[in-house]
Amino acid sequence: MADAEQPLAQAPTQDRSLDRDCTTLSRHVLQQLQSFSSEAQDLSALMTRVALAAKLIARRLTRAGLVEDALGFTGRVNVQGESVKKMDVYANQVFISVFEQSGLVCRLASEEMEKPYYIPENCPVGRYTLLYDPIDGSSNVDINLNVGAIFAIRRQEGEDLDEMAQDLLQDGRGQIAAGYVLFGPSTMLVYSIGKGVHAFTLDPSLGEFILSSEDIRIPEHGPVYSVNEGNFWQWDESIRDYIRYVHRHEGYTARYGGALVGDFHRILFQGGVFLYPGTVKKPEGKLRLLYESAPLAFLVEQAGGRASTGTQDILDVIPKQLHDRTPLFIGSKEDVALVESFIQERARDQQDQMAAARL
Ligand code: P6P
Repeated sequence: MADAEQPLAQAPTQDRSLDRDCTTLSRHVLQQLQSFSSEAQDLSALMTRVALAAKLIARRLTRAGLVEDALGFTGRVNVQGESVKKMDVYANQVFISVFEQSGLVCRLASEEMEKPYYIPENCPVGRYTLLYDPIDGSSNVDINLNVGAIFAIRRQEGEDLDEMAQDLLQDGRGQIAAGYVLFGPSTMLVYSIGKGVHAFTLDPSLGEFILSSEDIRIPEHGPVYSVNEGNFWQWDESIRDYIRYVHRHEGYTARYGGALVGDFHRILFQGGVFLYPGTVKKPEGKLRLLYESAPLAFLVEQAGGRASTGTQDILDVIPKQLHDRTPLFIGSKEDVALVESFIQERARDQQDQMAAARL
């Protein structure tokens, strides 16, 4: 057949994996916002900076066992009263270095710093605040188990920066973006800007975070309950009642990695509930509101789940101090509601007993 009569070669189906590889974090943010406004550009740039910090920390973690002085403790104690690890200090400094010259933020508030770090006058100052836990679960670092970083972004309200950061003491519904980085077998960045929850996986060969899961929805119910049962006798009786319930009923399985981000990530994808209740000694629990519980609460609500203190939605809690803690019950709607039902039942019983005692 003459060439002219050759059937046209079938146009190759669009190479979807190539399109996916082109869906970088910055492009995805702009797609989500369907806008190129200055705020959209800011958010895209902020997320790109978070991604850069994540890559720098991932690189350090990957080689930590080989790099002198990367592991172990610094010998100092942070504002939380916890021993500071060298990786905590390194990761905290990474976020400062990445954002200091960005022109995007006016300050950084971190678990590792008693007061926020205000961008120096010789650096361009932006109109956002980054709140973050640079390495969450650092007890896992020295044994090469997964750790995470958690972040939230808030818009700077007003012109005057409150040196005491009182203006940061607001409920979680003022967060404009939040997410976490999971440093695991692969490094994943999971984020939301209020338009669903999306996961990106770092492709080391590209040095880019590539979209791997879009519009993640947490199951209404899941089999996993994640809690440190070593604290069993420290908890309120209502929490012990819940644990007895899941012990006695089919269909539940315990998973606890000792690092919030990894434990939460499992529940986001498989369903269930993560619990960090208050104890007799620490009624407010261990986890910090502004840069651990509130960012994850923002995410989980965007994914169709819930986050509660046991009596109040996490996103409605207003902190009194920058480093305030709250009890945390977070995950699938049905599973968080089940935990709350035990708390409510115990509260009713106590009220009835008090009423009976008054008769
Ligand atoms: P525990 C890590 O130190 C952390 O802040 C969270 O990442 C984790 O969920 C929790 O503490 C673990 O605390 O008391 O079970 O060791």
